[in-house]
Amino acid sequence: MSVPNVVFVLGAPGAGKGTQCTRLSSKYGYTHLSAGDLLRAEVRDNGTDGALIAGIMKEGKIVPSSITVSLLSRAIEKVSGEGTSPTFLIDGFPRTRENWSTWQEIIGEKVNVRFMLLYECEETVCIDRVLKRQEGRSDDTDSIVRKRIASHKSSTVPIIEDFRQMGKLRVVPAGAAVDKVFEDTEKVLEEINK
Ligand code: UP5
Ligand code: MG
Repeated sequence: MSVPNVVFVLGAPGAGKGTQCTRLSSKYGYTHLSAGDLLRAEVRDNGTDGALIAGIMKEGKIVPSSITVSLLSRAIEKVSGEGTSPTFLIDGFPRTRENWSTWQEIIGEKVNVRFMLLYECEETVCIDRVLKRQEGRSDDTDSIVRKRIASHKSSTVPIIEDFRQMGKLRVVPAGAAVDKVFEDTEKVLEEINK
């Protein structure tokens, strides 16, 4: 069996990662794995690290790599075993350089990381979207959103820049309407079918 393709999907809180990944997976059959959703599920199900994860997310900080990577690794293996589509959209990861090095140690050559897709959106637009969201996420408050944005700038921008340096960054402007952002994303993703 061929090695699964992976596209990392990044962008500030509210940039539209989840919205676009949901649409892409329903149109193209890609498997959408949101690192944030996997962490929230651990909290909800009272997993071993649930309390630790909840405390970190409440501060808008970043969960230790070993936890996130093992959740992603398990999810990838589970889906791969089902014989589903070999393309994964990994939403909201890697968020730090250390996230990426841990991924390389634990998952490494088991998958083929094609590139990082970055949704670029103005901070004020992102904050506005998050605060208007009706999903009842406990981290969608004004003060926590600002902390999440701060973590994005200090910890995530450096790994995004590393991918740019490696020639593995594809940028999609995300301030436009959902349909327009989706069209622009489709153009970028044509690359993985080549
Ligand atoms: N919306 C979307 N696109 C729009 C558009 N083009 N025009 C108008 N509205 C648009 O969208 C947000 C809202 O905007 C929605 O209401 C949507 O309808 C609307 P969404 O698609 O949900 O944006 P997304 O980028 O997914 O925003 P999200 O808030 O999920 O991003 P975060 O990165 O903050 O959240 P995530 O779940 O990835 O992580 C949460 C926390 O988990 C982190 O803060 C961190 O503590 C922890 N975490 C880790 O520690 N490690 C990880 O690897 C991952 C997460
Ligand atoms: Mg999301």
